[in-house]
Amino acid sequence: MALQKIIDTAVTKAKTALGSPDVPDIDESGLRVGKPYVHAVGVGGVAHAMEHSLREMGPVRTGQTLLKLNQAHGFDCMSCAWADPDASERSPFEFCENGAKAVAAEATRKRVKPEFFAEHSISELAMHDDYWLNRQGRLTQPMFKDEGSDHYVPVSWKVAFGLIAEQLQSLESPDEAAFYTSGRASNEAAFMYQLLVRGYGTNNLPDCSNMCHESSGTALGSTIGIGKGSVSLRDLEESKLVFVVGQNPATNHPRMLSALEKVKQNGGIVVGINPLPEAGLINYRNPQTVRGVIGKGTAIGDHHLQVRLGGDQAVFRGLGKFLLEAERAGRHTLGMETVFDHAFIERYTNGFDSWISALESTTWEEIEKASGIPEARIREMGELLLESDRTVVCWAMGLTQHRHSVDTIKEVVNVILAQGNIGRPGAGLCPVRGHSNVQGDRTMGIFEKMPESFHDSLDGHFEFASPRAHGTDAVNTIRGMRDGRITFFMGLGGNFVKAAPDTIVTEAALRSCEMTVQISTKLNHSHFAAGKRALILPTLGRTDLDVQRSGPQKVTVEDSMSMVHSSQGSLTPPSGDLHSEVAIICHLAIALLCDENGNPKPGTPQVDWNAAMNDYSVIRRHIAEVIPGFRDFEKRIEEPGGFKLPHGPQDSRTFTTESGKAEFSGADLDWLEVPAGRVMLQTLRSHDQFNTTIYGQDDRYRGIHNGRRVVFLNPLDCQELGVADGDYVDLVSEWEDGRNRVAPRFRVVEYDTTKSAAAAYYPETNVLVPLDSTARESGTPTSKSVLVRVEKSEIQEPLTDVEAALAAVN
Ligand SMILES: Nc1nc2c(c(=O)[nH]1)N[C@H]1C(S)=C(S)[C@@H](COP(=O)(O)OP(=O)(O)OC[C@H]3O[C@@H](n4cnc5c(=O)[nH]c(N)nc54)[C@H](O)[C@@H]3O)O[C@H]1N2
Ligand SMILES: Nc1nc2c(c(=O)[nH]1)N[C@H]1C(S)=C(S)[C@@H](COP(=O)(O)OP(=O)(O)OC[C@H]3O[C@@H](n4cnc5c(=O)[nH]c(N)nc54)[C@H](O)[C@@H]3O)O[C@H]1N2
Ligand SMILES: [Mo]
Repeated sequence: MALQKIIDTAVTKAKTALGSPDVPDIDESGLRVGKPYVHAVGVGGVAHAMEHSLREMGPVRTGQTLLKLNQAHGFDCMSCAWADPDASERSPFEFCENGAKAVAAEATRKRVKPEFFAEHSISELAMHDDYWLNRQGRLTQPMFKDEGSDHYVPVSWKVAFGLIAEQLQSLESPDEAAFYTSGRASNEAAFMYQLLVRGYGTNNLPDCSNMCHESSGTALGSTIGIGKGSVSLRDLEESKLVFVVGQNPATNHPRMLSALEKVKQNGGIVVGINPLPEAGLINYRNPQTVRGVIGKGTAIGDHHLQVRLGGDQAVFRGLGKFLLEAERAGRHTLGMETVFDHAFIERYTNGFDSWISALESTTWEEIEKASGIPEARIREMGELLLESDRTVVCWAMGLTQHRHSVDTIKEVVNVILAQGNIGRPGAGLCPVRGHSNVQGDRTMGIFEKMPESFHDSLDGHFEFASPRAHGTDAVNTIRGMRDGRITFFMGLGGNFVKAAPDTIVTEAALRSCEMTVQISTKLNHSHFAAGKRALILPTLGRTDLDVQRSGPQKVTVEDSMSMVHSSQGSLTPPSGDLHSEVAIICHLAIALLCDENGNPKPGTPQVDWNAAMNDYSVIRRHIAEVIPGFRDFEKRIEEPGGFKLPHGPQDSRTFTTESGKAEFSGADLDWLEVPAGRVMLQTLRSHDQFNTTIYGQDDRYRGIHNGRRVVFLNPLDCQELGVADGDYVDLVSEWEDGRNRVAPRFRVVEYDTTKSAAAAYYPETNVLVPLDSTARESGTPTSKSVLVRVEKSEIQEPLTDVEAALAAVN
């Protein structure tokens, strides 16, 4: 079909099928609040995507990109880590609305040129919001800010690399530098980056995962021996019972809804556990099917447990307790003679008894109090467990960003292990990753504490001694900068200042650095939270054609289900002066770790950085030698859909924990108390953003239009707190050190969220997230549970843009 025809059809169908579910009431601020949707995606989504794409890219680039998105020889969508269907089952439009928005944001025709920086000072740019910054377009040239200056000026790549190398060489210890990675970096870039950083001499490799699924990695690593999910896309589709916990797939993983739709078509049951009734979990209109286009769509969610924030450990403890009682009553799981899979438990697990004692010593009263879910309702879900011989639990940030997240995820593991729901078809654990290659970056060694076996392999292959002392994670990097121990910060992608907690401290910490370096595709606030000297190094994105000496290059990524495949951009890069991430890293390594002939200095990794940069297959050969599971790497990425990395528990019920068995855990039950006069605030994503990149001002499914400074509150909380829908309120978080942090003037939206659980968007609310409030064991900021007061603002009007910008830094 000609592109124009596809677009026209999509838009017309959208107009007829979607309709508007409500007539929003207009308020004077421009912000409009209407009723939330009960369905998600559908052609409405495609129409929105097309509109956005055409505006940013024009019809030609729209065609060049969208039709290559997630195709076998195209590029991997950068919007999330959801897995692709088998190559034979892919639709020609294997993308979602939000993927299309991410592509449009990168493939935009707008450019930020040096004149832009001459015109706008850093202090002026810092006053603009993320929405404005994103709209300025792609970066085109390396820029440098000198000490004392308020402007970035153009700089040559050579000078830029020289400045960085000189700064790094001047540090007393390599541990005074930190090297952040955001999860969009390819395997090739990530592998060379960690090699550069370890070759330089530090393990200070914080990454976005520290703020994201670290709790999942920590919990799964210690219980099943590998920090990755154990299901394939087919497993999920063929499961009988799926729990979707702490996740908003309609916005953040829209293609997951197609898989859930298949679950429904196969007769399976979907249970949502969430304080919010999220649209996609109620009903889904699949844009790929006639039924989705003109029919009513598929009802996805069979049950919804409106849990308290942080109440999930209690829900799963309750499910476990139900199973134990059922076992003792002589009942059984479908296809077995008992409830528990004793053969599996005996052969493959450890610690079953400690879990049983935890179940016995936890009362139903505690479970109800902690979860906010009545015992009878949990029992009802327990009955579903008995009727299912193939259960999957999926989760995302609603589980990972609380102080007891690791124990919560271990509780999920307990329930899965008890019925043997791991390492067999249609069953397992499914942490749904965020950034498109965040899982691959970890596999490549982006981690402040890689296992010794990784270091041994790296050292052996590259003939050097990598540092073994653990490095700093995201939060410890901020502390290090704040306290003057870390004076150099480099970001391979991402937007650290806005993604991290405690914006005020993080911003000051970055500013206090001697040098900050951001490798970026587009403008963001981290460029203006600049160190004394600062560099912006513009780079190619996924959509761009990457040509090196040996010709056009491809890169590889690993999705949430351990599938590794290639990705190749095709668009002419936004400027002739851009380097790929791999090239930037290799050039820097040559400046820092090599002699004047480009040969690695003694004591540094013995690698030909030039050869790696000229031909990425050289990098893949190194990866294949160093990292298990990548044998025949180059050949296997030629297979359509790529290949799957080994996963012991999934493939053969092999658990490489210390005991060699999967571990049950019997942690104490924890939950979040909310004192009177306070609410617990979760900070989440709207439909029109990718993390800190704001594409638009709507959160369509939740009924929010043209504004982001809103706080969703349960009507009972409104009554108790003496505020009403439409009021402007200040959100005040109280810190252990006695200080308060304020996020002023959010419009109250009465909403169907659990009592005591409020919600507002990230990153505007990051100012409220205490730096020292982190999850036990994983160190992840507790961005889904910030205790706040809600106070009526003195001025009952929305903030101006400048006030909003100031609010984030003062
Ligand atoms: N379009 C788009 N796609 C994205 C992203 C994006 O910003 N935009 N971000 C990517 C990234 S990096 C990530 S990590 C993922 C994030 O994907 P999600 O985890 O879906 O993202 P959040 O918006 O943080 O939503 C958290 C969900 O958990 C619920 N929740 C909060 N607290 C609790 C709790 O205590 N218990 C339970 N049961 N539920 C809770 C919230 O109501 C919400 O539905 O998405 C990825 N994909
Ligand atoms: N309060 C609160 N805070 C949170 C969260 C939350 O739920 N609540 N979620 C956390 C989570 S899950 C995550 S993953 C982090 C996200 O943290 P980050 O990954 O640091 O943030 P992003 O917004 O994804 O980064 C966007 C920037 O990446 C750059 N970029 C985009 N594409 C490319 C590319 O191909 N190459 C390079 N080099 N740069 C590129 C662009 O310049 C863009 O401005 O935030 C965390 N922070
Ligand atoms: Mo994430």
